[in-house]
Amino acid sequence: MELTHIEHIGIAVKDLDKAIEYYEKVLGIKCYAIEEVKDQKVKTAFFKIGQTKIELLQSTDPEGPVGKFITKKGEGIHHMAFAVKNIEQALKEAKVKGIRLIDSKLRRGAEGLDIAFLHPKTTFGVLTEFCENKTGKEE
Ligand code: CMX
Repeated sequence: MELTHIEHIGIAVKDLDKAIEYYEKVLGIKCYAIEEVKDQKVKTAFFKIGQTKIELLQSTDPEGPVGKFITKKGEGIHHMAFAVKNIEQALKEAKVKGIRLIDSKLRRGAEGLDIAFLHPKTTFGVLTEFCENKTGKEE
C-alpha cells in the first residue's frame, strides 16, 4: 500500500462550539468547514495545519461510534487517518496481513472522501482510517 500523509486526526469532543473556540482563539487556527456526516452520527469541524487536518467530532447520537467513545473514554484523540493512493488495494493488503477491517466496503466520509476503518484491537490501540480523495477537488 502507499500512504502519502496523515490526512487528519479525529478528536472526540462533547461541545463542538466550545472546542472550535479553543482552536480558533487559543491556537489561532481557523475552522474552515462544519459538516454533519449522518452515516457516522457525527457533526464535524475542520482545521488545516500544513497538509494535515484536525477533525473535531461531536456525536449526534449516544449510540454512535463517537457517542460510545465519549461515554467510555471521555474526550480526546479518537482516530488517525492516512491518505492512501489506492484505498481498495490498501484494504486488501491490510486484510491479507491479518488486520481486522471494520469496513470491507468503502464509505463516504466528510468532504466527499472515500473512507474505511481498521479495528483498533489489531492496530495497537489506534482506530485507523484510510482515505482517498477521488472527488477531483484539491484538499
Ligand atoms: N480508539 C481506540 N480504541 C477504541 C476506540 C477508539 N476510537 N473505540 C473503541 N475502542 C475500543 C473499545 O474501548 C473496546 O476496548 P475494550 O474491549 O478493551 O473495552 C474495543 O475497542 C472494542 O470495542 P467494541 O465493543 O467493538 O466497540 P464499539 O461498539 O465501541 O466500536 C469501533 C468500536 C472502533 C468498532 C467503532 O467505533 C467503529 O466502527 N468506528 C469506525 C467509525 C467511526 O469511528 N466513525 C466516527 C468518525 C467518522 C468520521 O471521521 O467522519
